[in-house]
Amino acid sequence: MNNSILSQPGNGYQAWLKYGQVSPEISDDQSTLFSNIAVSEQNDIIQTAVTELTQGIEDILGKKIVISEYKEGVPCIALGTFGRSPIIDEIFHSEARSAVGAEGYVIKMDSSKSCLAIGATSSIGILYGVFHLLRLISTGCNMDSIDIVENPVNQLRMINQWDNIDGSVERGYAGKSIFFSDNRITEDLDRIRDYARLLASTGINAISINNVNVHKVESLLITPTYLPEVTKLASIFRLYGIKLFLSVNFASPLEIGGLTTADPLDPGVREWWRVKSAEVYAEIPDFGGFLVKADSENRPGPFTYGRDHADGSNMLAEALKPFGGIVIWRCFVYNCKQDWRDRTMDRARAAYDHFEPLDGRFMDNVILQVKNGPIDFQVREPVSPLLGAMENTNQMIEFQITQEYTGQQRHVCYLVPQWKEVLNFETYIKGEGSSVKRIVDGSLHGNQYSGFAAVSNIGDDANWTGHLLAQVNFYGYGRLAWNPELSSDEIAEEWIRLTFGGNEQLVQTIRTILMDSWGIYESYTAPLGVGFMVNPDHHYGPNVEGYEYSMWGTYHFADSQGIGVDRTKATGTGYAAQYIGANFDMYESLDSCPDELLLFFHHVPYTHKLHSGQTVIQHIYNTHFEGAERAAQLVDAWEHLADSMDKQLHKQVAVRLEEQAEHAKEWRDRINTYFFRKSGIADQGGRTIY
Ligand code: GCW
Repeated sequence: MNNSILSQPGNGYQAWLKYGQVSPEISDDQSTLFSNIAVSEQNDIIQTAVTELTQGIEDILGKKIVISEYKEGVPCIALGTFGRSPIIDEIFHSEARSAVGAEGYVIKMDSSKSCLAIGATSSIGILYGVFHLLRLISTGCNMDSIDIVENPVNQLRMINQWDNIDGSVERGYAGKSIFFSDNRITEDLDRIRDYARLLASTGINAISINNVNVHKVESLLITPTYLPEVTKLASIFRLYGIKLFLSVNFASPLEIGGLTTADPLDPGVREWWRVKSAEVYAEIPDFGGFLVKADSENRPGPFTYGRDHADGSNMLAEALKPFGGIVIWRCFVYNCKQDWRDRTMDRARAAYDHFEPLDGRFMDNVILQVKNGPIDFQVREPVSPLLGAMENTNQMIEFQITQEYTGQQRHVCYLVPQWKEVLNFETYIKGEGSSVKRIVDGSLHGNQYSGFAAVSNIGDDANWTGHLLAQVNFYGYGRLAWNPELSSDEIAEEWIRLTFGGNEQLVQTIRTILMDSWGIYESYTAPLGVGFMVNPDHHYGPNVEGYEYSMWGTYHFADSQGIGVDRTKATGTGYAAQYIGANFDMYESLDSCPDELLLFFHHVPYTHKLHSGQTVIQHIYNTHFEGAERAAQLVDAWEHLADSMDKQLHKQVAVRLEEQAEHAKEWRDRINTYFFRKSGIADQGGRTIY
């Protein structure tokens, strides 16, 4: 809330921290209680918590708050960590305290003491508790009998920026970078602080600030050229309990270090990384570590030297180990120069084939970061079979908040339902109960490190995300990383109330729009899990053969008879065999493969009957006509909200929904026409196809 030019009402800058638009029903007693904040500890994070609480309550209640030490008989909100604040220890007995982990907190109304208390083990827990309390007050919750214990389910809750130092953002759809421009680190630290607030308010505790594609200039971020400025950023994130990470270039010793090799087993190279790590930690003692994309899409890596990914990541892990740092090593490794004529090669297999055999060889401060699906953040993909397949290796999941393949923040697509499907997926890795969320939270294999990462969707647009409704994905990601049991509905509703206020009709309408949006987007884009069909490079808009004869390994093999990729063990690429037991059976067999993934696993004639009873071709026509229609209905639904929210906010979304509706027709007509011409089969409904 520091950036005065940006924080105009109506531009969306304050996002879900725009307190004061609902007037919660607060009793006189509560109002007195909310007039005083009692706190007896002092450190930077506690200071942040007190500032947030004070500002928040002042905005909500429109009155001044007094901050002081606790005084008996004076109603207050008391904040404190266990063992350091007598009133907190009095309210929370040892049993309550023992339920709170490192980043958790308790909130309780103690009427006998006229005190609403937030207690935690550490300062960051207090800050999380403050954001929770503000959320409750501003969504109109009753505080009378409040008694909450919260702990994050996942240890690492991370955001990956794909920001380049020239100010561009790879796959960014909301303006330029807030971190960099013209090869410099930003001086607008207010905006960084506002970003840190948003992140911490949803529970995010780690961020890597530069793109995983690390080019020459970005390689210098770990050197004295940029370290002093990086240190300033780290100091801001620290106030909000967020650890800073950097993406590094595997070939740095060669490209910026003056060595003749980047071979991970070369003693000179190992020494180079040790020295660099020590330099970074000398400036940033709580630095998180390195994020690495190696041997992927033309980035350098250990393969150049005949080494494998365990060799590569362990070298960096060894350098970071003395400082408590970690290496986050991405598994997005595949051949991006494949021959489209060769139908035996399958990009979907690549991550598993490369990494699974290395299980047990990674140091304990290496975490493998695995994309949620085997290909690349498509609107529909199966869950990556690599998740959980390495019992003796730390893993975390990678989602993509930025909507590269899901409408690029010009279309609305609420992604939490998709992520929840992934998290709830039963892998059977250790028998029933081996869901992805239990792999990711580290409980299934008892990992030392684990968690969530996701590619950010923000830029320097006033509303952060371009499409105002895309803020829900940013918010929802953090909430889900904190607690994967929250439902998509719950998260959507929370976000709507915080962003737009509590008008019931408004809440219901926006909730329906969000909850329907993924299905709508899927229905007018690539059908039945086949993926892609987008324009090359920028990936926006329909192009059925955009990638069909390319080297990227993303094909649909449509001809006059049928479509789909045979990934079965029996007759195809064998990818299906990377799944275990019932999952293998389900995907391998045409009879049991779920409709929505049919073309991911099987090549079938257009006349193949789905479980839905439709043929594949008729399904394509139906969903595309319906999808475009439903996109048009979103415009009408939104129109009805014109009088129940800020005019500018309303307009922002209205414009994008209109664009979406138009663009959905383009998708519909391109896809339908393509398949009509290929198959020669008419639409049973006799609708217009060109
Ligand atoms: O999907 C691809 C994107 C690239 C991205 C890559 C990755 C950062 O199109 O832009 O590069 O994924 O995840 O590394």
